[in-house]
Amino acid sequence: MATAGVLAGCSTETSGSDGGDGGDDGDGSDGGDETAAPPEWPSYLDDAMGDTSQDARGQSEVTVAVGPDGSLAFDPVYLRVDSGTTINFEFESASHNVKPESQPDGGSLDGTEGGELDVVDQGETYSVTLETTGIYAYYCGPHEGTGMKGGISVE
Ligand SMILES: [Cu+2]
Repeated sequence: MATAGVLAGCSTETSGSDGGDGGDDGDGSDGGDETAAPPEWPSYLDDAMGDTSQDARGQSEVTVAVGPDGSLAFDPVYLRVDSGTTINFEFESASHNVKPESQPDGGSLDGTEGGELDVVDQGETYSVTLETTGIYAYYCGPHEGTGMKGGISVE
């Protein structure tokens, strides 16, 4: 019977919540969010076109629209995902591609095939699964100069 006392005092391994019986905040979020700080995006993205952002942590797959509505932008520009998430770049207009600017060592963001100015057809999708945590920055070759850039924080 001695073990009963041990169990009663031993809450889960997620720190921070004391006396967690009853759960006064049961709003679907699994209380153990350890990454409260936003990503530190590189200055390379300071002149990115648009400021859309999405926190897709907890999802296994997420879509980034490339040139939606004829814009010279990615949507979302700023994206947060968990390690192992598949990113689907959907080319919604012509004359774009995806090229890596910077990524962590071992990062697998290879970008679309061809050189800087080889573009992807409208309607195609470039998919990549990012396992290595860190900050990724990428751009569209033909439109880098006008700020067609984006960032992904793999956490
Ligand atoms: Cu472009």
